[in-house]
Amino acid sequence: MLRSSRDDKSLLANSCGSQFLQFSRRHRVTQKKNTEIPASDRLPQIKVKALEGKLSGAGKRFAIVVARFNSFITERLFQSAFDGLARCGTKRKDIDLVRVPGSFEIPSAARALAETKKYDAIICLGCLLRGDTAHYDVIVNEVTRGIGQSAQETGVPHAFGVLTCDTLEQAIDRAGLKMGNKGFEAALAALEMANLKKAVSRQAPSKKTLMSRPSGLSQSRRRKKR
Ligand code: DLZ
Repeated sequence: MLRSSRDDKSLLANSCGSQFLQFSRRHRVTQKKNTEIPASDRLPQIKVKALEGKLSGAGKRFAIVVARFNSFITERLFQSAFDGLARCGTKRKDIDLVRVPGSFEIPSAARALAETKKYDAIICLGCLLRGDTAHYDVIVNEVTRGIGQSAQETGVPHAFGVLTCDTLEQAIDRAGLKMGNKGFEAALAALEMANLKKAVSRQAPSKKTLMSRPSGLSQSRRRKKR
């Protein structure tokens, strides 16, 4: 609900400072009526239209890359990721499982899958446990960078579901115990990003539209037109 009374404005100014008041004037800022929360604790609700990806998997295709190393953990991540996709409407036939030896191999497999352009998102699942040697430190950055690079260079969303833990206990907590299941979270992130990509491309003006606008013309062509 939009309220623009002087009282509201002075309340906002007092609680959030003049900077916020300026912001609220420029944008449409609303304050929800809630008698239970004291006025000083109320958060102003900012009405700004946001582009967000839905958690809908209907008609979407996913690949799940799972490392076999530490399979006690990664199998649990996989089960939960699969469950997350299925619950959000993705058909079983639209989910491909790809196994790799260890986390180090995840980026190259993810990249090969992304380049096929068959998938709306790739879900990467692994478990890196810090051992007594420097192996963990050498691999962990490489895996993270490789997955991120694949996502950026192919334009296909990748969800990062690689656990990086000091102990097995920490990993167990993140594979279905105290800290939930990171496989499930990765699936939700993949769903959201796949839908966000679609939403962004739907609202972006097409090349054709840009070219038909005066601002879409090159400088020399604009000069000629004058
Ligand atoms: C070799 C190795 C070691 C020591 N630790 C892990 C680990 O904690 N998590 C994991 O996913 N993979 C590990 N690997 C295997 C490497 O990722 C890789 O598969 C091998 O070095 C072969 O390239």
